[in-house]
Amino acid sequence: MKSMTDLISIARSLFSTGKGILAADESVHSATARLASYGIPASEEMRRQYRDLFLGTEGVEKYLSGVILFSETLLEKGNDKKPFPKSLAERGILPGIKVDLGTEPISTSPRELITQGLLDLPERLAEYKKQGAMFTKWRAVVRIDGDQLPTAAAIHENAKRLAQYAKEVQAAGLVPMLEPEVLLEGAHSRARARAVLEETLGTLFSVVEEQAVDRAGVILKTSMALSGSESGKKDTPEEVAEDTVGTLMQSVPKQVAGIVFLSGGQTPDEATANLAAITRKAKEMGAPWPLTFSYARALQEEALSIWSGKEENVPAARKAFMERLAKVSAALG
Ligand code: 5MM
Repeated sequence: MKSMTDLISIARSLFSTGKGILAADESVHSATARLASYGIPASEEMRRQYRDLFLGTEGVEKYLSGVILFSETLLEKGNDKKPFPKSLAERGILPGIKVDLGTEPISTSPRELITQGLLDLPERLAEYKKQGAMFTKWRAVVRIDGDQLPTAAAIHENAKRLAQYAKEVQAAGLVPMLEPEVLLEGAHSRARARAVLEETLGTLFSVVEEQAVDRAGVILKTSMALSGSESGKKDTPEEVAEDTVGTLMQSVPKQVAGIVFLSGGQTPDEATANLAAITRKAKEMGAPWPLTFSYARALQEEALSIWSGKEENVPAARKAFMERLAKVSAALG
């Protein structure tokens, strides 16, 4: 059984210089939709090839400290005939696992979502651990709509579940990554996004403390403070950095092992430029935690559009993936 000191050092190792995390944990539903958006018909084998496109790329260990997998992938083999978690571990990349079971509408506020998956979590954690997972992730979703959403009740219930998840994961000897995603979708201003991020993170860490989760062993996965995708406003990287780092400094305890960012629908170039500005700002402000990326779409998009599900396009798609990884790694300063 791993001690808390072991868990803290595993969490910290995800922040090795110049490295970050690939989120490859799309559920069957999301992976099907993602592939369809590139004209790729989905099947179990096509999803396996989709994972292999990224996880089988030679040299990714230069930029990746970890990969978040979906439960289906944890049990599959790559084209090299090795189980994906084993082939990652052999290259020094920590395998992680998404453990939430997705979201459902809240009965009293049906436009808001609550994350499911606590009921059988201890049993599933024991299995994922046997299958090679070293860290875990749970995603909650926070929707902004003017001053109406999110409701304080939805933020609080999602925070309670995130904290309970973290407690169970630490008890199982794994590292929890807590992802309360504040959605980019909406017509809101950056100031409104910042206020919601502050409320979400403030509530989360007060519940984390109440439930006696060891903060030094948790990783926060957060959105950046951005104007909504339907606001008509494009923020400069400096504006994003000012509001994002300002919020984190105010709301995240200094003990937290580290903070990773999701890309949330930004283009690969936006997610890269914003990360670079955030890294600079965090240094300038003396932020106490290490920071890195944990992107899905911003790392995958260019490679997927080249690949298009065709074997002959794999080398060019992998080249694009490596080029994007190099740019995102460089953004870490
Ligand atoms: C927000 O989504 C996470 C980060 O991805 P982006 O960088 O594209 O924003 C991602 O890890 C997400 O949690 C997984 O893709 C799982 O999503 P689903 O919808 O399948 O639960």
